[in-house]
Amino acid sequence: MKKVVQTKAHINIALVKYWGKMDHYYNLANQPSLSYTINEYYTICNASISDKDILLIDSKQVDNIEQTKISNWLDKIRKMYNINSYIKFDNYNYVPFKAGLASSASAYAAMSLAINELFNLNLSKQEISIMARMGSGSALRSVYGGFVSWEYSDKNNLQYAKKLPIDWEDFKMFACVIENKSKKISSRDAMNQSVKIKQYKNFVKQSFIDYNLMQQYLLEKDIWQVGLLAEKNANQLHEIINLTNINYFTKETEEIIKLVQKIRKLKNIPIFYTIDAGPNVKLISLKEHEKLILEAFKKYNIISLTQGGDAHVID
Ligand code: 2P0
Repeated sequence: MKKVVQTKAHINIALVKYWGKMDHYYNLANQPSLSYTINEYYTICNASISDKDILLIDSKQVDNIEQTKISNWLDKIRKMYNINSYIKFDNYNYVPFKAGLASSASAYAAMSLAINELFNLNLSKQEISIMARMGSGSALRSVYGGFVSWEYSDKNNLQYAKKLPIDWEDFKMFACVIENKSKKISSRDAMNQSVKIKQYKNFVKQSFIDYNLMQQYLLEKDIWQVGLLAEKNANQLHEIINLTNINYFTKETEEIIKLVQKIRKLKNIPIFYTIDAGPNVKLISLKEHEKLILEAFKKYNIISLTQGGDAHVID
């Protein structure tokens, strides 16, 4: 058994969103989803055997809620793979923490990979993605770089990550980091409330349609179709969330949405937005419009994003 293992995994941004679980033990999603992995934001995980489960984030011990969440996840993994040890994770998040930029996705992907290494489990990436999903749904997609899908099934061993065969150099995303603070309501709580809403069933049905269309549009590298669909899918998500009386948007979120629509109309360039469980806005476009976009959104702390790679062990 190795002493300390270091891994790295990137966050991902969903173009077709995951929202709501059909099973809480395994974290099985109600719908398929699809994302793009981001190079600029990631987690470095240092894992070692310990006399108790410990999670440090940026050298600080996490609170009891977060620690219990990790230990509950580890209990499931220990049971699944006959592991008898406790684990210490010393994680460094290069992500605006819990502001809708999914630090849990990169963290659970990095920790799952580290567990595989630490205990020589020899798991496939598919199995590692299942382990990551059991910790936090969207972490499943952070096992791979590029465009990644989360396959739908009602069985635990069939909801895994798949790397999509899409090589699109000109595709471009940006993040407007308008709030760096922890959000008030976790995605987990918000999605658990959302599934109770009458319109949620329809949202799930539409997600399947969006997922199939998105794969087609990505293969065709049709930025207008990809962007419009991503935007529509995000709007559907926030309509459902708003029906629970939760609203992740701030005044600046609304301003950015309006600016995206205005630039698209006035300049006739492909620029679109997507928003997750936080106020930050991610923009979708092509590389050739980078200069214009950086200039137009500079007051919103815009960051140019590039495609991230697979989660990996650092030697
Ligand atoms: C996504 N989000 O597909 C969607 C879109 C946020 C909005 O996955 O309860 O942290 O740990 O499985 O993965 C955020 O939820 O939730 C998320 P859990 P997770 O990226």
